[in-house]
Amino acid sequence: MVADLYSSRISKEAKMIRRQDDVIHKNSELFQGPLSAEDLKTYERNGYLLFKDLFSKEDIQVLKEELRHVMELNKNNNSEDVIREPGSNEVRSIFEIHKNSEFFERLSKNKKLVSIAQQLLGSQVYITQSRINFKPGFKGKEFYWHSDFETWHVEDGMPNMRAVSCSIVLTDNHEFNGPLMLIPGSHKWYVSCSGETPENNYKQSLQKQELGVPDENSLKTLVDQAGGRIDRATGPAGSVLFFDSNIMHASSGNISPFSRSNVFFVFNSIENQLTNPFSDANPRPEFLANRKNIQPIKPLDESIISVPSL
Ligand code: 6CS
Ligand code: FE
Repeated sequence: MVADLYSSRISKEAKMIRRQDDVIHKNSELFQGPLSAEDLKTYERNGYLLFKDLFSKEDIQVLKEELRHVMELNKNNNSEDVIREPGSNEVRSIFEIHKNSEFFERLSKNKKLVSIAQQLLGSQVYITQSRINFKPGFKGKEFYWHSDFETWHVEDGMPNMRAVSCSIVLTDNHEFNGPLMLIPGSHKWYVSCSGETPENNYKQSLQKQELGVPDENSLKTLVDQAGGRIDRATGPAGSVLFFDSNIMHASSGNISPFSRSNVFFVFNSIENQLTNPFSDANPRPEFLANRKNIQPIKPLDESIISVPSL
């Protein structure tokens, strides 16, 4: 039995607990990586890092093409890993993209991305979840405030905060098309939420999350501690955001005409594999929480334009 350092959804009271895990898991002999001391300090303090120039113009063209291609392929796909927007038939998310698309599989192993994740987590890494969130123009609905780790801990049995999400912007993210919002510094606190977890909660939570939702007091405290700041991950297509598994984040609905699409790869430390959920519910399906045949990623040192799959 693995100790539950972060219990949640067990009482009516919400509460804030200090983070028990390091933010940066140093293993500098093995994983020196590309991040500077300054980058590491920023990540430690804010809980995220945004890069605007990791990929070339040619790479970005390919990313956009591949997004169009995947979108087209999945328009009428009724399988469980394709999630629709609440109230319309528009695609909201496609999960397991690192398994279902050769292009995104290779991208998930790209050395530029993997070496950053390895450096932050101080170990070899694997993908615990991947998805594309489309946020279509006019119809894309919000994602309410949450810590991903809270769900992954309670529903998937992720023991420690030793995972990082890498989000690549596939369409330009503006202030007005529902960009990701982050509360800087909030990764240092765990908001233990009220409520219980029913069976098959994911069927509803992936459209609109209603459990594992922090209370308003805790949210206000986190924003106050950030000096009233809420940061937005805006940037042109090709920008890349790395954010801690426990940072408090959200995004508003998109009522602009321009879709806001991002691909997410969640890198987890190979030393932080999933155990039994820290709730009584059954583990969620493989498409949300990878458990089978876990192998550390062998990074691919290649430009992404060399892998056309169209
Ligand atoms: O339930 C999950 O695992 C997912 N839900 C949200 C709102 N964010 C992260 C993750 O994809
Ligand atoms: Fe999230």
